[in-house]
Amino acid sequence: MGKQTFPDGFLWGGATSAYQFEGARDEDGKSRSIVDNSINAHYTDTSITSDHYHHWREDVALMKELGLNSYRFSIAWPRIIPSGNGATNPKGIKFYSDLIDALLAAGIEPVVTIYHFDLPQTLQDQYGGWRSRQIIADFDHYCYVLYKNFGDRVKYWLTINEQSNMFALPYLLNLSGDESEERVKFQMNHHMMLANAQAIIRAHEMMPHAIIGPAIGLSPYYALTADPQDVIAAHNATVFRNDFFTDLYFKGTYHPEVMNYLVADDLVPDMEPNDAALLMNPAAKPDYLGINYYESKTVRAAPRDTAYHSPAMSVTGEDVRVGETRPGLYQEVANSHLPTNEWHWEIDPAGLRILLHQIYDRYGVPLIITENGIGGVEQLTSDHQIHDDYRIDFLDKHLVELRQAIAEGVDVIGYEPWSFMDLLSTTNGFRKRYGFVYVNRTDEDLLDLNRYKKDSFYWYQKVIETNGMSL
Ligand code: BGP
Repeated sequence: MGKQTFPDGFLWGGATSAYQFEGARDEDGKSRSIVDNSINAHYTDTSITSDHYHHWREDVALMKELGLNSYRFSIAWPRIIPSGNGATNPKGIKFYSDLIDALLAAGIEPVVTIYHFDLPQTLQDQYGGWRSRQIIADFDHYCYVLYKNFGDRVKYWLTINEQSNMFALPYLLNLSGDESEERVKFQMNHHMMLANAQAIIRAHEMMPHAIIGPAIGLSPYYALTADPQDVIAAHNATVFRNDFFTDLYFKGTYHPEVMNYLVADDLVPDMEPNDAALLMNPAAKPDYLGINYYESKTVRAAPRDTAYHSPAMSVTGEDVRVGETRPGLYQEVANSHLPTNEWHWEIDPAGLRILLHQIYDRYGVPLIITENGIGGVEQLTSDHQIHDDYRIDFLDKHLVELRQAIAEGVDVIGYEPWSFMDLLSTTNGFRKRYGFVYVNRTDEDLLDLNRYKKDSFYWYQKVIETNGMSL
C-alpha cells in the first residue's frame, strides 16, 4: 500500500475565537462579554489582543499564503446584538460580512462558531445568563440574526464551543467552582442543551445546505492501572465528562448513569414538559461533531469520602495543575508514560486516534477537529524568526494519528488547529502562544503588533500543499 493521504476536499484550516483574537473590545458599538470582564487577573485583558479587528485584511492574506481552504472563527454576540436581546449593530454585521466575503474570495471556507464563551454581560446582569430559561429565546434570536445575514455564504456552523469545559472550568461561566453550585451547573447545562437543539433546528429550517453541530472539548480517559476499580473509574469519567454531553447532542437523552447520580444527589435540573421533545427532535440532531483535542486524561478510583475538586488550570506554568475529583467516581492523576508541555498538559498523539474511534463508534457521524495545538513561551530572534520545532513535532504526530484513524474508517472532514495566529490564551495571556504566525506584542507591551511567520507556518504550508503526503 502506498503512503496514505487525506480525503479529497479535506478542510485544512486554523482556528481562533473573537474575544481572544479581535480586540476592539469597546469599539463600533460592541458591548462587554462575561469573559471580557473576567479574564485579566494574571496577565493582560481582552481590549486589544491580536488586534485582528484592524488587521483582518492582512490576516486573510496570510491565511491564503498559508494555503488554508477553511478557517474557523467565532462571532461575538455582544458585537452583533450589544444589548444581548435588542437591536442589531450594523457595524458588527458589516465586520463579519466583509470578513466572510474576503475569505470566500481567497478560496477559504468559513467555519463559524456561534458561541465561544462570550455571553453579553447585559444578559448576565438581566437574568443571570445561562441560569435562566430566558437565554434559550435570546440565543435563538441571535442565531436567527446570524443565519439571516450570513447563511447565504456560510455553510459550516458550530453552535457552542466546549460546553463541557464551561462547567468544569468555573471562570468561563462566572461560577465559583464550589460544590454548592453543582445544581446550578446542571441547570445551566440543561438550558444550553435546549439552546443548542433550537439553534440546529432553526439552521436546518433557514439554511437547508448548512452543516451544523457543536464543538466540544474531549479527552479519552485511561485507567491508571488494570485494577478493575481503576477501570471502572475510567468508565465513569468517560460517561460524566464525554458521553453525558454527546448523548444529549446526538440522542437527546440523559445518560442513565448520570441521571441516577443526579437523582441520588438531588441535582436533577428543572425541566419543562416539551424539553424532551425538543432534545429528541430529529431536526435538532447535529450534522457533525467538532472535537477540540489537546490531551488524554488518566484516572483512578476515588473513594466516596475524598474531597470534591473541580479542575484547576495552571496560570503561570510554575504552579501545579490540579485534576478533577468526583468522589466515588474518579480522580484525575498524571500519566507517567506521557511528556507534558510547559503547563503540565500531557502530550498524547495516539490519544487522538483512540478518541476518534470512541466517538465514531458511538455516533457514526462525520467529525471535524476544531482545535488541536500546543502553547509555549516564544522569543522572536533578532531577524524576526520563531523556531517552533516543538509545535511542528506536536502537530506532525497528531496528524499522523489522524490520518491513521481516517485510514481505519473514521469519517473526519477537516482539521482546524489552534491557533491560526498567536492570540490571548484564556489561562495565560500572550505568554502562552499557539499560532503559526507570531504577533509582536507581550502581555505588558503592545509593541508594533506586526505579524511574523514561524517555522511551523512553512511546515504546515507544505502539509496542505501535499494534502498530507509530506507528513
Ligand atoms: C480551548 C478553548 C480555546 C483556547 C484553548 C487553549 O479550551 O476553546 O478558546 O483557549 O482551549 O487554552 P488556553 O488558552 O487556556 O491555553
